[in-house]
Amino acid sequence: MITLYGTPRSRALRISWLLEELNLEWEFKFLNFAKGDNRSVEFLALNPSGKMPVITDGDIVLTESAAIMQYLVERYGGGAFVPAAGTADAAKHHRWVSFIMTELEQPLWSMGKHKFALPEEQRLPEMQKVAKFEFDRAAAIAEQWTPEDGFLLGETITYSDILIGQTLLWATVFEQDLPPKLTALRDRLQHRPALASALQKTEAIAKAVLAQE
Ligand SMILES: N[C@@H](CCC(=O)N[C@@H](CS)C(=O)NCC(=O)O)C(=O)O
Repeated sequence: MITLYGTPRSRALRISWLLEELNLEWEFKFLNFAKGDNRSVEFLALNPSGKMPVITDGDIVLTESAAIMQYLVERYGGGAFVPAAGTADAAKHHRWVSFIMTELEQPLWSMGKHKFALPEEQRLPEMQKVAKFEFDRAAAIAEQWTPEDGFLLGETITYSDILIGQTLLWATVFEQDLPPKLTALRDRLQHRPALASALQKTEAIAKAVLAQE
């Protein structure tokens, strides 16, 4: 059984969403950050940085959301959600995953870190402006590469779509403006039933745990 550790609307969402797209059986372990669950001895043994998402699958313990997605599709996708290795589409997919993780997501994370995630004495209010500048610049490049219809690589969905979909939802929560093709892509992706079922499952578990504490 695959176990996902995290909170419902964090980077763990890209994993729960993919797990639902793949129709896998999985369980969710909600981490209550307010209670310090991510600093517990048990969790630090899985990820010494105390960060989520983490998955366990048998003997495998894996951190880093993009690596987890690649693992899941390779192991359980049966050829779906990732292009065949060594093809032009695979090259493009690698480019998208790197770009989303290092260019598009990072400024959003800078906003989050300097608003709530870092210890208060480390937060710099002026980082909001810098991060917005960086996000807009990355979004403009992504816009150039994004097709008018379908998914990032054409008619077939890959996990880069889930990765960018969750990142664009995050941008929306952070009140960032998106260019038109990215807005349309976000809207097409956010209606996928697998996203709704991932949120329903993880939020119900989080609610039940919080009600007991
Ligand atoms: N590169 C990591 C980043 C993981 C990460 O920073 N997760 C955040 C939540 S979305 C976290 O756990 N933050 C807690 C902390 O920074 O202590 C990944 O993609 O999985």
